[in-house]
Amino acid sequence: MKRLRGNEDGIALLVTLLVLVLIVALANEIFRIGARAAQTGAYGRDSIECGLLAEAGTGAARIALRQDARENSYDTLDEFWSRPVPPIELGNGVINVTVEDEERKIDLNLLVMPNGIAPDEQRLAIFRRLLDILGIDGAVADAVVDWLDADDSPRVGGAETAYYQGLPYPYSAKNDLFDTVDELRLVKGVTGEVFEKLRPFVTVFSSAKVNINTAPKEVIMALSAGSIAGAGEIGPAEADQLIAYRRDHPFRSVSDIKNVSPFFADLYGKTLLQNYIDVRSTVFHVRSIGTVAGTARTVDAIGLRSGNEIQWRFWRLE
Ligand SMILES: [Ca+2]
Ligand SMILES: [Ca+2]
Repeated sequence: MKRLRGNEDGIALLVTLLVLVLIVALANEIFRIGARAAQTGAYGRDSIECGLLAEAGTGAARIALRQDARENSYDTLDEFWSRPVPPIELGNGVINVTVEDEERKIDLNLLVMPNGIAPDEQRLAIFRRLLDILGIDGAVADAVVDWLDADDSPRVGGAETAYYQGLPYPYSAKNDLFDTVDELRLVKGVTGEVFEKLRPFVTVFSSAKVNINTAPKEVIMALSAGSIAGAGEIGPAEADQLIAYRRDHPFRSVSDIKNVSPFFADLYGKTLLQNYIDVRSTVFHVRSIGTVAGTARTVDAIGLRSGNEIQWRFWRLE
């Protein structure tokens, strides 16, 4: 059974590489026609080729994600799409692709209820605990809620337009959802250092549930926050235990978390934990870098997977 799985993965890899080669061959052809007309010189030519390689990388990621959806309905760190891929050499260039699910992170846009007025207290408690785990001032949570909520009255520790207007380069509180994680830099208390600490653990676009197969230790620990009395907090030891367990037993359904230990069975039974977790992922961040002769270009893309299809919701070549 295990051998068969390995074989299937191998075939999937071959198919992906084959398609990749076809894409690049086609891209090279288009490039050759274009280059002759444009006479862009060596740098321009490398730059175009880098862009095409980067694009081919996202094509490969898309194929991997579609293939994975056909194979199972859970997503782990040990699957075709998520395993680290060695650099792919093609022609004169190299492609480096990484794929990350956004469901391993905490979604900032869900800290305020859809009406844009009240905070979601349970999710806010989870975010506060994440800040605490990362050693970040809890007031950042209030400033984030103020940034999101429709009103202009600051929470204790938070900040609204009146505060931001007093800055050397004034601007207004957004009072709306984040479009990108980078926007977080505009929020009171989010210094460069705080932003770098937070970035790996937060998203602004996800399925709304944390995938317990892919979430890092810090996010897993944060999930027990705001729980009703009677169930404990997920500490570092419990989070490590869950991570060790899932290596050999990927969670195929949310209730599988009960099998990790009596502690998790208790947490699952007594709290609202199950409303905030999932075993699969829907939104994937693909980063693909094409390099030719020292020139590099990157495609940054966010793909939404529904069924077997990947729809790009964001796409940028830089
Ligand atoms: Ca999967
Ligand atoms: Ca506000």
